[in-house]
Amino acid sequence: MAYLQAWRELTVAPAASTYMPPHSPVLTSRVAVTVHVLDINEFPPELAVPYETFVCENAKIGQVIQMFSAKDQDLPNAGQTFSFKSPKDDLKSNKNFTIRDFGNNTAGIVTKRSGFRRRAQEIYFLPVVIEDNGYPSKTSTGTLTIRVCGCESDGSLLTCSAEAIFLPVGLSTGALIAILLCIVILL
Ligand SMILES: [Ca+2]
Repeated sequence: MAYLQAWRELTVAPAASTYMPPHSPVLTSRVAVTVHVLDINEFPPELAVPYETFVCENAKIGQVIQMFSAKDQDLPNAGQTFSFKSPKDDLKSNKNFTIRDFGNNTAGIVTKRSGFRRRAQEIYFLPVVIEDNGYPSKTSTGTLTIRVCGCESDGSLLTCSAEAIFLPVGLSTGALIAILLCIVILL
């Protein structure tokens, strides 16, 4: 169980509950009160960045194709630990990829088969359940994007689909054509 502990010194002025005659001497007292602040875990962890990676067509079974980690808006950042796993349904049904938790706040995407082909499927989405060690613990599900690419025998990237390589994330071919048309019209 990890939580933030903070110690504060407060001045307490209790309200007088008894009648005090006018011109009576003012009585004050200072009392040090220790307040134990327990930071409740408010935010679920999330993927450290939006991971978009690739798997080579010549990738082998059991290959770690991408390492990833998580972040959390709760404090303390340094003391938090995260665990990673596939959702239950995906663990059984997914024949392509799985998640391996390395136990050090990082995990990897691991191939469960070989023979990936762009012609068969260009892109895969892999869900991952991330859990923090806060109190109470929180979980969230992120999505990792994996494109199938052609690679050299040493695993270096050779070719992906044109959209995967040359277009920024989120910019579709249609949007790009529209932008180009606007430029042409303006010229
Ligand atoms: Ca959290």
